[in-house]
Amino acid sequence: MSLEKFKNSTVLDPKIAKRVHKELGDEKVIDMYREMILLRRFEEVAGRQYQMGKIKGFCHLYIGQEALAVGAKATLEDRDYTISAYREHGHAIVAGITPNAVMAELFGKVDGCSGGRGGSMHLFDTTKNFYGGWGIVGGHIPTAAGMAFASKYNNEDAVTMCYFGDGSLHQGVFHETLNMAAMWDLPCVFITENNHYAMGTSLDRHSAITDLQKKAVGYDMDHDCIDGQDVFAVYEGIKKAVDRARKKNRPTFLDIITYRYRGHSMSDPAKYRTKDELNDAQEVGPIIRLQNFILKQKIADKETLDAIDKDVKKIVKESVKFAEASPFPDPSTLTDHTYVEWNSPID
Ligand SMILES: Cc1ncc(C[n+]2csc(CCOP(=O)(O)OP(=O)(O)O)c2C)c(N)n1
Ligand SMILES: [Mg+2]
Repeated sequence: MSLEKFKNSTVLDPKIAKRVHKELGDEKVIDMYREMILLRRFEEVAGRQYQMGKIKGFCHLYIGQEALAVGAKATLEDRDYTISAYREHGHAIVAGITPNAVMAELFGKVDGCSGGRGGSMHLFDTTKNFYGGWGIVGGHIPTAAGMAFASKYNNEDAVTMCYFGDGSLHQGVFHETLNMAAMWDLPCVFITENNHYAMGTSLDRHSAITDLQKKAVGYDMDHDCIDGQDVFAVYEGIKKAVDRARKKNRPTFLDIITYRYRGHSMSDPAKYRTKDELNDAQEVGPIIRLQNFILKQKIADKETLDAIDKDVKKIVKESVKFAEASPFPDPSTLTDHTYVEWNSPID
């Protein structure tokens, strides 16, 4: 499946939409819409704050990929675990970390979810079963297997959801982990957020195969390819994988096709793709598609959706105020949480 396939998909898949709407009901559909809008507005504001110099270091926005985090989260129970790479603001927020705590972390302030020490790429909150936020491409994939192993060992009946980009699949640890997860029957869902690019390199230039789900065949692992701009398709596809993990302790590998509207990070002008490609992707965007469905099915009217947007904008504005007001960590705490004391003699 490729971007081409979505060219005419200005609506959600009608059959899937009918099933999922029936299963979840109006209220949950509106909740999903609200969450997607929250992620979009949060990232728009984070991008502006970055340009104003309030956020330092790397910052990778999630704009365009919202259906993935939101559809996936709807399949999880509170006891389940999530771990992600560095494009994780959306995953952190749907995991229950407040926009205040995420924005404060982006600002490097003490009230951030990682105490201001992690920044954009290292959001963390184990009380929400959210285990990061990791900057090394593919580096957290084995950690996911470890989390799934631990939860199985402790009979927690929990599933671990592991997100990574299409660029991670060529890392050795990806292959080592899938092999172990399949051999040891780990309750883990491996999700490729296939946004077509690894930094500025398109999928067909960085991968020998573009039908990425084939990667799972070598590990005899269940796999699927899902339209990641269709929040209900994401929900339904991932639900099957979560059920398989929970009931049978079997891992699944998913290639979920999405698109990022902004550059790789805030410093990327994204000149490696055409304006037409970006415009085409935006026309079939995840929020527009859900909005069309809600209006057509009369689940809510335009005024209600506008009110949600207004409400969300207030929450995000408040998160900036919160982050501004929070202090930077005290310099005297610089060496806290490190393995080695700053002044310890080196043998
Ligand atoms: C091991 C390693 N190599 C290189 C980098 C530099 N790097 C950061 S992001 C990235 C591209 C990853 O793309 P992808 O996995 O598709 O994720 P996306 O940014 O599209 O979400 C690279 C090469 C890194 N962080 N870690
Ligand atoms: Mg990518």
